[in-house]
Order: sequence, then structure tokens, then C-alpha cells
Amino acid sequence: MPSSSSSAPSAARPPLPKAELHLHIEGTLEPELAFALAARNGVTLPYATEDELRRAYSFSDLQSFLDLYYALMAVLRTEDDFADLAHAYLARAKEQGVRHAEIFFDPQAHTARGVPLGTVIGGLSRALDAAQETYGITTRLIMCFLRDESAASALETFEAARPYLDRITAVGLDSAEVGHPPSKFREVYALAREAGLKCVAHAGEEGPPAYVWEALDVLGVDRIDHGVRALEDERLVARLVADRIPLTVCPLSNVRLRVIDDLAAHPLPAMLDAGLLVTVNSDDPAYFGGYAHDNFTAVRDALGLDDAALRTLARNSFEASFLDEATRAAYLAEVDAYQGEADAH
Ligand code: ES4
Ligand code: ZN
Repeated sequence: MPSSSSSAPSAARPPLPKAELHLHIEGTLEPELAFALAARNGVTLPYATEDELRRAYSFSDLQSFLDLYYALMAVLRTEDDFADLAHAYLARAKEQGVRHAEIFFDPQAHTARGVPLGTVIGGLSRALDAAQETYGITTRLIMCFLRDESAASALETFEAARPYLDRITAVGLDSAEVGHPPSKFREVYALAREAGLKCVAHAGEEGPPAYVWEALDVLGVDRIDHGVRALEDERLVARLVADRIPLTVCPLSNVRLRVIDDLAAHPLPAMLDAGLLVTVNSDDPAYFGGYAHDNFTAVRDALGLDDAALRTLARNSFEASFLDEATRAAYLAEVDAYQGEADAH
């Protein structure tokens, strides 16, 4: 196993059942797998050792992270690479109590390097198709557009993905936020909705509340990814509460990317108090120091969340998911029946 800062929860005390709703599969590339794939594919990484690579995981903002995130993707070339990446994530997710995962991928980050879309989707869906049987985890795929690429490139990507839309549940929007408002992608979101896909978008991570408004009113999203800056706008909070729009918050990511000064100052409790349908997620866990349960544990410890609050977060994760109602109800019943976190302080 890679010696990441996250640790597997003990088997004696299984973690709270939860859904992971904000997880970039490329952000689960641990140094150990990156070096293994580099060797397999004859790719040279600009780091001599896993430790040297880990030392580069010191970020000043979103862009400084994205530079490394895109650079390391050079090792992902074949269908097997994408399947291995997803299998490694699912094995870890299972240890973390994840029962359902809605997984982002960035097609343009691969097609721009000459990796065909069919290779990416083929490899990921091979692993996800086995996930229920192998790990007991249900999954969905969310195809993200890179917002710092053009609207035309997003449209091209969507058209190229048409043959695979039966494997894709939703479209999303990620990468460098500031200067790339959601309205830039009005047209491709309209096409996605027409095709029957759900819609989500990163908004209000580094960008202003106005970007969250645009994601709602221009793109018609079903969920906001991050959205921590929504708290700066009272009317926006009222809108998100009234429409029960989920926010997929990523606490360890927010600290590592300096969106929030430190975890003890995270607005998660204020978001819960405001009545927002907020969830806790891991974003890019290989880079930010923890997977789903690690994020739950970190907010519990830093913010003093009690068992009732943690259970609310677990319930919210299934409420906010794109699951069918019968499966959602079954998972909610698992949360309600769960005993075991009570003494985990
Ligand atoms: C991302 Cl943390 C974050 N924000 C925006 N885009 C991303 N892609 C991968 N991680
Ligand atoms: Zn993200």
C-alpha cells in the first residue's frame, strides 16, 4: 500500500456508510501507482522517487495543484491504466465505508494527450461494472468539461461522447474557476440536459457567489460542487435551501488549496445550521491527505461535530446522490441502522 497520510479505519469499527459525490478519479492517482504506470508505459516522471513526488504536494492555490495534477496524468495511457486506477480507488473507498460513488473524469485532459475517449471510458467502466460485485459499491460516472478550455472544445467533447452516454449519468465543470464563469458553457449544458443527463458544476470554490447563481440559473445544475463561498450571499443561501440544491463540500481539499485558512475555521457547521443540503467529500484524495472517511474524521475532530451531525452528513450524501429511489432508501436504512461511530472520539 502507498504510505499516504490517510489510514484505513479499523475493521473492528466499520466506518459510517456514506456516498462519495465529489471525487476526481485522476485525483486518486497515488505516487506508488503513478511510478508503477510510468514504468509500465516507459514514461519518465520529473521526480526520482515517491517521496520526492510527495514533497511536491504543497499547494498555494487551485492552479498550483492543477499543474501537478495534469502533469502526473502523463502515466495514464491504456485502457488497463484507467481500469487499474479505478480499481485502486474502489478498494480504498470500500475501507472508508463508501457504499456509492459518483466519479468525475476529465476527458479533455486525456484526449489532448492523444488518448482516445473510448480508452478512458472503456477502462473506467470496466472497473465500475465490477464494483458492485467486487467491492459492494454502486457507482455512477460524471464527465467533466475543463472550464479553462474553450466552449467549442466542451461541445466537441460532448459530441465525441455521444456513443458512450449510456455509461454517463451527468456532466460537470472543473479546473481553474476564476475567469471562467459557468455561463461560458450554457450551450453544452443545454445539450446534456436534452440528452437526459443530470448536471453539476464546480462553483464557489475560488470563484464568487455570482458563479453559483450562474450555475443554477444559466446551466440549471442539480448540484453544486464546493459552493463554500455561497455563504457570502444570504439570498443565494436562501435559494439553495429552498430548492434543496446539494453542495458537495471537500474539507481537506479546501485547506490544502487554501480556500479555507484551517479546518477549525471551516464553514461546514454554519452550512449545516443554515439548512443547506451539504455533503462531505474527498475531491482529489491522493493529493489532499485523505479519502471519504478521513474527511469525516477530520471535520469531526477539528469542528467538534457530534454523532448526530455525522449521521446527517451521511444521510445527506445519499439524499444528494443520483441513485434510484429504492437504492437510496436501502442506503438510508443502513445509515439509520448503523451503530459504532458513537465511541470513535
Ligand atoms: C479540482 Cl479541487 C478541484 N477544483 C477544480 N477542478 C478540479 N479538478 C480536479 N480537482
Ligand atoms: Zn473537485
